[in-house]
Amino acid sequence: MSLEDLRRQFLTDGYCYIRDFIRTDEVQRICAAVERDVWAHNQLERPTGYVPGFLRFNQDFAPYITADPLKALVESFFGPHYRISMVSGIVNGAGIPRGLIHSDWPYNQKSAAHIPPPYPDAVLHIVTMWMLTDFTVENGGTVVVPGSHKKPCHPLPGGEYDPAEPYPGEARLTGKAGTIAVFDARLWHAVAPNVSGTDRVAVLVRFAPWWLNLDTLRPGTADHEDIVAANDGKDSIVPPLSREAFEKLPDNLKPLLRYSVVN
Ligand SMILES: O=C(O)CCC(=O)C(=O)O
Repeated sequence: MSLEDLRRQFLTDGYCYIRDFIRTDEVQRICAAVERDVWAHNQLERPTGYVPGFLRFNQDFAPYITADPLKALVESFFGPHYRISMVSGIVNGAGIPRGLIHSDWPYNQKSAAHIPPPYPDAVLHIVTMWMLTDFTVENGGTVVVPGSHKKPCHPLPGGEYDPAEPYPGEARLTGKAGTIAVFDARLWHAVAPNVSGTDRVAVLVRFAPWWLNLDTLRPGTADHEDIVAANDGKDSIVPPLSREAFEKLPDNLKPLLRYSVVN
């Protein structure tokens, strides 16, 4: 798919796929290493495996983060000075139930720091789901609602649509291991039940323009104190990268993460 086609699909549906992004002869090794490191550092309870700041523990997939056409696609929206806002390792283990439909940070209204509705009609934050196992309907390929990135807000409890219920016209992110799905953070999506009997393994890499304030995600900053902690707020937290972990990253990835290093 050309960059133009990727952009067109992203802008129309709220998401697009980059197929065969990770080389077939590497994806199994990366998958095994990611699954091992998610379970080793998991912050939640099985069957959910979730590790924020995942580059602290695993960098096997790191060389791909700056590869085209992903880089070209992100740059086409944000220009050359974009950043990586979050990198999470995730395993949706066999038996995981369906989750609530939501938009991602900074649109998720459950986060203490969020953009209030109606959402601006602009691409402000990009989410990429890296499929390290095949994603299928059975193993919980993510629920997405095509076109929902144009809506003013995601469903809220007690509102017009119950976020726990399937939404008419919803679809799934599916693809072969090595595919990545790229979506607008406004896109309505949800964890899908994994009824396959085997784990679904992925990494989520999110991209932000330089001008989007990421400090609410970073304990120790004034904005995290004022907006999140002071309100006893729930929010995503992105642990900083140590200097040692940062130095191991590929050189062309370092500029995207320099802002998050602690000495
Ligand atoms: O794991 C998935 O399929 C979806 C994850 C998700 O909804 C999220 O991280 O916001």
